[in-house]
Amino acid sequence: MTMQEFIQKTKSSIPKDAESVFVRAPGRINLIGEHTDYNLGLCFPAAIEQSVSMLVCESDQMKIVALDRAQEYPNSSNEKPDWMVYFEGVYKVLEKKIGKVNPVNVYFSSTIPSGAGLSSSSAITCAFITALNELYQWAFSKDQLCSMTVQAERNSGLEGGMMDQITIFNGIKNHALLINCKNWSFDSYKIDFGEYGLLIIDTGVKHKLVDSDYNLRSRMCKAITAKLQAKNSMINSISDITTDEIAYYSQVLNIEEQELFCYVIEENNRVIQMKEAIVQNDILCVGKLLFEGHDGLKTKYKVSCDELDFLVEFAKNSKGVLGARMMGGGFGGSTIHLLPLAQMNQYMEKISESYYKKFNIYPHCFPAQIEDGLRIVEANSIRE
Ligand code: GAF
Repeated sequence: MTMQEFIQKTKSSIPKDAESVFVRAPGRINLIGEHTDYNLGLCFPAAIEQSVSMLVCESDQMKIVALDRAQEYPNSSNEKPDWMVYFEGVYKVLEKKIGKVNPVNVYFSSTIPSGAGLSSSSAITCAFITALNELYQWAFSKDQLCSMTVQAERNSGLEGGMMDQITIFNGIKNHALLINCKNWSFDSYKIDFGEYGLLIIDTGVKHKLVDSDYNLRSRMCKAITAKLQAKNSMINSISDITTDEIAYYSQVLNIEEQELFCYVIEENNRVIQMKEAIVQNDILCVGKLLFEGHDGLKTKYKVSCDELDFLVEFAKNSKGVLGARMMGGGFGGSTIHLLPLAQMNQYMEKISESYYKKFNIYPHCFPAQIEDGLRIVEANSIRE
């Protein structure tokens, strides 16, 4: 459902005598820099056109409706839909910060495939907190909201970073953000691959990061950092280590830790190289870095799966395709491919057929379009 369709559909639900806010929050892709955010390193994401549309209205009773799933909470069966955890995460943060929040009615729908590594959950969290901030005129800044949404998602069980939320709040049309996760600063770079385009392929393997080994990786990186700190108290994260120092610090780590440690340092370097490739318009290098990133995620960080590897292997064996890698937290989700625009339709057909033959499902393929970040739409002007 587009934002316009969403507004048409929900217009009549806007109460005449209460305040309401519409928000659009996008999903994100990531060019490179995976699992580096919670390691206070670098990443290079961009907001996309697929988004969550949300209407939040003042009310004396709490009600949340997921329009495209025909689910609502509370409901007669009293069963909590899985998306409730994101709303509860926001409430927990707010209650700690400002006390009890009044009930609201929420209507939302999403065009971001869920569990596809495109931040569908962060988009809900960011949209909701922004709508409440607007509705109650709390005047939290964008940075404060961003930091609260990171906390909100941690409340929902994911020991993740801040890449998704920073991108959703700050995305710029046709630009990727090079984020330094140490201090949350970022610079934007225009993405124009000319004759080439980015294609997203959702494996259909739904990753639920909270139940996967994602948190295990994040905890292992904390344990690695503690070992590094025992050697040098100035170190705050793996990302403080340079390539030249790998051998020295590896001495205090076991084999499994060494692999994660090396991956993070190499991936941070790939982000820098990706920036240079983009600035120099070196499209071949952009593609090469995608393949290298996948290799690291598969063999060192070990967060890939057969379906993701199959799609990347297919890319490697396809003439004209410059690069591909898994994207997001892993254990399912999507891949990102770089290929000639002229080849896009044919490639989508071929890779889908081949994937179907192997896994018996058709993957969802769509070209990535980079869009602006979160936007508030004035609900009062829309009221019927
Ligand atoms: C998920 C997390 F939410 C992000 O913070 C990030 O760690 C990503 O996985 C992997 O790069 O999307």
